[in-house]
Amino acid sequence: MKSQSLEKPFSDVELDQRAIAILRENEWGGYTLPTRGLYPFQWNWDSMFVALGFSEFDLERAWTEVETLFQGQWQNGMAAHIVFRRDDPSYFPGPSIWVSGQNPSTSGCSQPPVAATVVRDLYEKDPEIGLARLKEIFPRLMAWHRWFHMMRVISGGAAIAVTHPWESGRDNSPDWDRALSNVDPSGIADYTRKDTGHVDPSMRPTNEEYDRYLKLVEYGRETGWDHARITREGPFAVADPGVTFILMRADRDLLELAKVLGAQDSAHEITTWLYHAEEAADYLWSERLGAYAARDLRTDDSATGVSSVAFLSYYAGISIPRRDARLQATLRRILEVSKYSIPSFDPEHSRFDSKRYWRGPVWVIINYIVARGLAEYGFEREANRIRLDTREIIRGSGFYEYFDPICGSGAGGGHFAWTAAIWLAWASPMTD
Ligand code: 9WN
Repeated sequence: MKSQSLEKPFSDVELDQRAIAILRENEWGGYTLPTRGLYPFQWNWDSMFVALGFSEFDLERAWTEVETLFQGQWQNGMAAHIVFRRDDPSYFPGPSIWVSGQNPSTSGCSQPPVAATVVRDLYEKDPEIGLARLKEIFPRLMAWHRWFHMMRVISGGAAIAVTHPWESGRDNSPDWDRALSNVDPSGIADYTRKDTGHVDPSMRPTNEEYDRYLKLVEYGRETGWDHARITREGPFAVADPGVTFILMRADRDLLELAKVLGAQDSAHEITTWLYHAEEAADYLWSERLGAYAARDLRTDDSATGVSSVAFLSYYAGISIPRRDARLQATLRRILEVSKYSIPSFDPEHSRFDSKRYWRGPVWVIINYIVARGLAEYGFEREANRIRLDTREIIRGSGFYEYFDPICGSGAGGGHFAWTAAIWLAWASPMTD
């Protein structure tokens, strides 16, 4: 699929209608595909943003999206990054490569845990509809958060490790380059990529990266998906500001939900997780970059450039005055050099690539959570800039998977569910 702009400009009302139509067209029973063809299953954080979109016009359906995601929860608490349920020849690697041993079949890692935050939003939209559903889902959220705090934290701070770039949701970010170069891909089984049949290869990860992604799947499978061992001994473990800050925020929202339910033991347990929040932020802070940055847990090396998730500290409830002045300066610099915010990687860094997936393009889901945190801490001007940029790129290019921050053109898959959802829940003038 080629990058393209909308042939004729649509009115905002037409865009609202198209966004609803895209969510409906990607529905597959009780769950929603990110987009047909390229991603033919249920993805974890996609579904949660999609639930937010549905909640604008069908709150019951929004709850169902959350409930179907947790059909893929493991006994050990992990909510999987993909719930397959069936195979589909248009995607690789499918269930026969992951061999999760789960029913329904899933992948073997997780994804950024936005669910508790979304569940709180859904509940607060209508507590009467939400209460019974919240009671059912709450223990599942607890088990998943516990899994992160137990299985993905090792020495080096309470920051959360990702053990596969796919677990971060930011697959080919330069954040992983160094750690990934230490993964030896030799001996992997032959395979054929499917993604590059759907999308221009210059907008996707390279073959060298895919070899390593596959090597990490093979390693995990060989351990029988022993998550503690994978984090402790596996070939790849990087502390991720994205997952760490998203989980921190989700912990705070889960705590509020525990209070709604009068679940005192759970509230106590969540408080012990949050007790380590600043320690995790300390570990991720890079004085050199003036930003929070990914950090390799095997070597202690920090990433060499600034990713958009660095600015999720506000969303996470972390504000440390002596750092914030520098973080704000870094944000202002990046906003100044970007026509459309927020580039997923620093446009002034040599590894920036405006079209290649997580190495530069704008992702509207990240815009939404970063801006939400900034607004909560009173940075209205920056939050507003990010929101209006999101509106402009969707108006100009339509509902693409991601967008070029220099020219605003759409890239990756089209008819994309989370882009439609973010339009409905946040970027459309309807939400003003
Ligand atoms: C692997 C579905 C997913 C998103 C991720 C995004 C991309 C998958 C892929 O698509 O990753 O999980 O095959 O490229 O990076 O954030 O959840 O939209």
